[in-house]
Amino acid sequence: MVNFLIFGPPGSGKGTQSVRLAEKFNLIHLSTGDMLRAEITAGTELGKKMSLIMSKGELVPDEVVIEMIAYKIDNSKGSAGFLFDGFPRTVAQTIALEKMLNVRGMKIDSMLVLDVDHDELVKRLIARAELSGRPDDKDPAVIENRIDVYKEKTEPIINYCREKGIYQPVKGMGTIEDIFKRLADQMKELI
Ligand code: B4P
Repeated sequence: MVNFLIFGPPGSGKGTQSVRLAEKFNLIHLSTGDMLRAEITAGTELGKKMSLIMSKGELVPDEVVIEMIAYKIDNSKGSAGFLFDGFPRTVAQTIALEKMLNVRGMKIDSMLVLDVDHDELVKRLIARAELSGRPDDKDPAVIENRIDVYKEKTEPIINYCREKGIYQPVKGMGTIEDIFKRLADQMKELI
């Protein structure tokens, strides 16, 4: 199995591209953002607790997402590998993911990092708010907080992965189609 991380700040196109890439390469797409929003929509106790954290643009506790991902890894069969979208978001989550994969005879094979200008991130998220109604996309102050949280807590993963030789930067500006082609070309080398 070949396992990819798709990585980048909020609005960089992780979710958008993951859906298409997972289909093209027969990968299982695991998005912690989607899993958490499903809990909120279903009105579970966990969803109620996480809703406030997410609406402020903060990260939910590591143990919550680590447990969700471990469950999905053990209950997903018959694919060429996993495409992790929005996970890991902290170095602690990265170490937990490596351990989870290692004990199952797998590893993180590549980290694809989408590079997008700050103003473009804000523009895309504000545009999405119109359609999705997501509370974390509506408020410009929350968007800025999400970008700050990314820089402080998530970006350090890049150095961690660079040292392991799996960091692959990808230009994330341009049309969805152009970016898809860039990502797919990088992934083809490994699949
Ligand atoms: P996520 O669901 O991961 O949300 P995101 O980073 O905002 O989305 P993404 O980056 O995938 O969106 P995309 O660019 O595809 O997380 C939401 C929240 O959940 C977090 O803030 C946190 O609270 C919590 N959470 C999730 N995972 C967690 C974890 N592991 N640990 C702790 N907390 C966690 O799309 C944005 C918009 O841009 C779309 O409308 C799209 O159509 C558009 N777009 C994309 N590419 C474009 C392009 N090239 N041109 C124009 N528009 C484009």
